[in-house]
Amino acid sequence: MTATDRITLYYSPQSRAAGTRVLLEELGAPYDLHVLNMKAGEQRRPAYLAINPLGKVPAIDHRGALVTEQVAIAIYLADLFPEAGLTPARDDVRRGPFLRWIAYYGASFEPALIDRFMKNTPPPITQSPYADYDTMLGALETQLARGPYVLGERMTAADILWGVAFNWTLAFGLVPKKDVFVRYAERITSRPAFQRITAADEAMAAEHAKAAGG
Ligand SMILES: N[C@@H](CCC(=O)N[C@@H](CS)C(=O)NCC(=O)O)C(=O)O
Repeated sequence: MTATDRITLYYSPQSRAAGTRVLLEELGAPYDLHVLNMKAGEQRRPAYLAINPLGKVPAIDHRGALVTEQVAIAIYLADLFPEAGLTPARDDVRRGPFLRWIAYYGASFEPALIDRFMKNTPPPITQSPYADYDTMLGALETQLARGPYVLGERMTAADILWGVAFNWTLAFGLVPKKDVFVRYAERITSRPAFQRITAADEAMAAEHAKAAGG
């Protein structure tokens, strides 16, 4: 990998981009941060909206190509560094379930969570992308209970995504504090990469608050 192959991560501390940064660390990937102070609204300024019109992080730039959406980024990065062993190969029987559970995060888990958080009336089960909250979470619980990781014995990039997600959704009370979720999240949050990024995020968030006058 040459210097031009370095990955740029559009980043804001204590946001969904933290999971992507943890994954980059777990992969040993060469990356630079392009930091946005969300407390100052930098993600909604024209300069960033020209990069990601949604004004959301994470986004990555690699070799001049932009990738947005946590799930796409997780698959892309894990495939980019196969030697890190965080992605099943294409001919591995676990490849399909790997894609399934990563996609489940964006297509079913987050929509269900947002509906719950915003106290939206859930759509009828047949029109909802996630059936209903309890069914969506129940399927995930059944899968995680087999453990110790989403796909069984071996940790993959899917676990970084889910472990970080459970950490914040448990903290915000968006998912029930069931043992299976708590222990699963701890498997990822106890790792050095997560600990490092969490400490760095605390310092960066404090700087951002100060700079934004908060
Ligand atoms: N669909 C996106 C959502 C990312 C997202 O919600 N990012 C939040 C950070 S927690 C954000 O950038 N919010 C800033 C804003 O909307 O102003 C993904 O999964 O990557």
